[in-house]
Amino acid sequence: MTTLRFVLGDQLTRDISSLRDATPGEDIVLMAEVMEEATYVRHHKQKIAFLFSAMRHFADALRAEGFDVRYIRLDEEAPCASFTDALMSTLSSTNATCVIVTEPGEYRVLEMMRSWEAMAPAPVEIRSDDRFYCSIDDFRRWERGKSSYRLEYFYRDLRRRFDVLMDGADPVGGRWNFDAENRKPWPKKRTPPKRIEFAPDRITKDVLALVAGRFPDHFGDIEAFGWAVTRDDALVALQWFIANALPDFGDHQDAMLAEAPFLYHSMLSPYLNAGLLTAREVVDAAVNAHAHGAVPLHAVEGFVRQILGWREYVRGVYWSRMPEYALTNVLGGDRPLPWFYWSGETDMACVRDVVAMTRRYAYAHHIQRLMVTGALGLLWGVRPAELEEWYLAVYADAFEWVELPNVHGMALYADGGALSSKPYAAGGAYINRMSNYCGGCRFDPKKRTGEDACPFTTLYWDFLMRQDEKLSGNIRLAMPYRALANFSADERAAIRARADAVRDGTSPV
Ligand code: FAD
Ligand code: DLZ
Ligand code: SF4
Repeated sequence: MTTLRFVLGDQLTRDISSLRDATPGEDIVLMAEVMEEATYVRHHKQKIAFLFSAMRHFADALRAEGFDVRYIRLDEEAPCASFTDALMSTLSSTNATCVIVTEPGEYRVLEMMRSWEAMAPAPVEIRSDDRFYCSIDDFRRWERGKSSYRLEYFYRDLRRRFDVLMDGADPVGGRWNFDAENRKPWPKKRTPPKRIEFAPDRITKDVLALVAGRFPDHFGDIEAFGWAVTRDDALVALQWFIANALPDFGDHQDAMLAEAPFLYHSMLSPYLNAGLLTAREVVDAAVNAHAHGAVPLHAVEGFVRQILGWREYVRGVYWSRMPEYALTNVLGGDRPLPWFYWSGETDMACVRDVVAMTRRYAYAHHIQRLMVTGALGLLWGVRPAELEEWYLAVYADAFEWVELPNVHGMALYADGGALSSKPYAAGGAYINRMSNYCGGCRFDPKKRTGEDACPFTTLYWDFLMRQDEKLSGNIRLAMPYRALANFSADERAAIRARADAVRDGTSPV
């Protein structure tokens, strides 16, 4: 009996559930570069190249183990249109009697897989993806009966359950949360470490040429490609991060610096999401470094919270709420996404920098995503689906299970608060405090009105006025609403007029 095991581009680990019991010499492994996956959003060129190269390397590793790997390349004479196409054509050319897959990271693909059960000439087994600490069933059990569920309690439960940074029943250091020590502004005269880069090998060079030729009009530069594409190199990147950046990770977690997107961030998300690294080994490596005295507690706790906390939490929210989740629009965003998200042509120095870095590296760090391009989308009132498509396309780590809750929930508050107790709305003052962007900008972060007023600041006050009915009762927004109450009618009208002009393009941004 021959089993066909279909491995997707973000399932590149030998321990994926669809491969765990596979027998070399007996089972067939299918992997496919398909047009639909490359184009259902116009992914950044580096994202496609990263996944195709990592897939080709992974296929070679499986072949070296003795597997019969049917790898369909996009540059073949008859490339595959879709996953369904790849599966059906492979089934018709092999003697496979059953199909095994691991559930995907996107609801769209899960629906596709479910349709295979009726369509395929052999039974299809969809296995759960157990690369995460928390299964979807566990998350559903955890959220049951909670009127609002919050990251903090979920994270503490996982710390206890998996004995991460615990001292018996108590958190190491006596506190669960070291945010107060973290998140300092960037200190002047400090230079962040140069990121670790991996020179493209022959396989990556082939893929880079393929992507440049096939997807020339997709967003993004391909020249600065420096991602690891094998598990061995991803492990090197992990060790590099632990030694060179983790000790300072917490202190500068929320800082932003013009033309320096990496700072002390790990850049490990593409590897985690594609399967080259596991969440457990990354968390364990960080915790061990602390145990050996190499990393302060506040840094390691801040880092672990991102992976054991946020990453697991957003996945639970996604799978427990889809497909309805994507359709909510609690704040009624109805504006098209401004074109400068793609072109970078704006006078707003912060947005220009984040779009430029995103184009160059298919990367921006969390605060750039949340408080620059995310907050602007919120304040502008963009249609959630348009901003979501942008995020899904432009980052190398973007898969819907993690992108959607972060954009729809965290950045846009379109879900009404599953991820945060208030919208992450802020004016120019926040960006001015946490970055060096404003010094090089033609706008003034302190000004609310006038041609040189910072668009973030204008739009922030306009946002509070527009959303007054929905948000003024939120206790966490009491302070800004109190400040707003002191604005004169003329001041409010001037803010509204300037906000309309910014959005309509009659006042240049
Ligand atoms: P680090 O700062 O080094 O953090 C370590 C790890 O923690 C990351 O690699 C990531 O795996 C995890 N992590 C941190 N924050 C989050 C979070 N909020 N949700 C889930 N995991 C988290 N992350 C993605 O992996 N894919 C996305 O498509 C994505 N889209 C985002 C969109 C928006 C609007 C926002 C605000 C955040 C998004 N994030 C996304 C989360 C976060 O910004 C990225 O994981 C992080 O910037 C990746 O860079 P890093 O590896 O250097 O992270
Ligand atoms: C993102 C992506 C791209 C661009 N191309 C492929 C591909 O050709 N073949 C493949 O197996 N996977 C690809 N992926 C990742 C898939 O989109 C991802 O596996 C699904 O969205 C499920 O998470
Ligand atoms: Fe961004 Fe406003 Fe600062 Fe300019 S002044 S960099 S637009 S926050």
